Amino acid sequence: MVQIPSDQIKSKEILDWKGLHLFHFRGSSCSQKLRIYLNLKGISWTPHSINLASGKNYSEWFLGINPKGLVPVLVDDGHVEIESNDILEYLEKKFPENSLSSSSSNSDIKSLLKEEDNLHEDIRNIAYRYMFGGLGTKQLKKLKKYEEYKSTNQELDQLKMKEVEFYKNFGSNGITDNAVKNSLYRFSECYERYETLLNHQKFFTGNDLSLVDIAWFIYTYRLFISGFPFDDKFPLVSQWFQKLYSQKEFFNEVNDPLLFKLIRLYARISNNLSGKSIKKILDN
Ligand SMILES: N[C@@H](CCC(=O)N[C@@H](CS)C(=O)NCC(=O)O)C(=O)O
Repeated sequence: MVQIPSDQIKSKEILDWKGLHLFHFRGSSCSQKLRIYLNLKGISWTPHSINLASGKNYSEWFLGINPKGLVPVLVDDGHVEIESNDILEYLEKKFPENSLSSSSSNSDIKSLLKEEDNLHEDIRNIAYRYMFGGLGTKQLKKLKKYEEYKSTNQELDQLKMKEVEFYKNFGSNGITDNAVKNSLYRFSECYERYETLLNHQKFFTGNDLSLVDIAWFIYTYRLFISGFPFDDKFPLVSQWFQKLYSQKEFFNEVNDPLLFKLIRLYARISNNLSGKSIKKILDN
């Protein structure tokens, strides 16, 4: 995916940082994915929290690192990587011990991670509708500043516009029933395939845990807490998920503070009351 060469980084001081640094946010799914990976590998790193809820990712300083305004971002001895799956692959190359990529070829893992990344807007649709209970609208002033920010990388500026479009749309229309339905359909298609594979292997790419499992764990967690009926529809995926969820390296990274649990309880109840639970939408 798109890389940011050092000469395009405007917040230059990070280029002098030594060791492994990660810009992340506690509740961000892509950050959770990386933290789980780092836990499992026992790699030490320096955290830099970017508060997405207060719009710190739209600050001039952070956009000077990632003009897309997204976390996670890895800085390794001044080398900058954006995109959670690229970061996973980068780290896996750098730290090959306790491999999390041995059960499949690198190119298969890459294409499965690409497939997972293509569903990012879909998990966002589910999260904004079933987890955040109407929260998450961006302040128009901040969104405008973000939209107008110009980096020296046109490709990244263009990709950023997709984000801007999502948040503008969300601000005006919320997440529509149709968007939820299409997103659930796309997830179900992938889960059908993984359910079949789990009949004769322990994990998504073979008998060993891999980067693909870590990536899909995050989506599955979000769908699970949003009421996706895994037990009924994909029982083997459900068992796979519970096995990972019971491990502290996974659980600790996704376990939200009580306030967020209450917000999503409210979101689920209000969707249920209006006959729009995920189960209902899937069954119709
Ligand atoms: N494809 C990117 C997606 C990154 C992304 O969308 N990150 C979200 C958090 S999971 C973010 O930073 N959102 C900004 C916001 O909420 O304003 C990746 O895998 O790293």
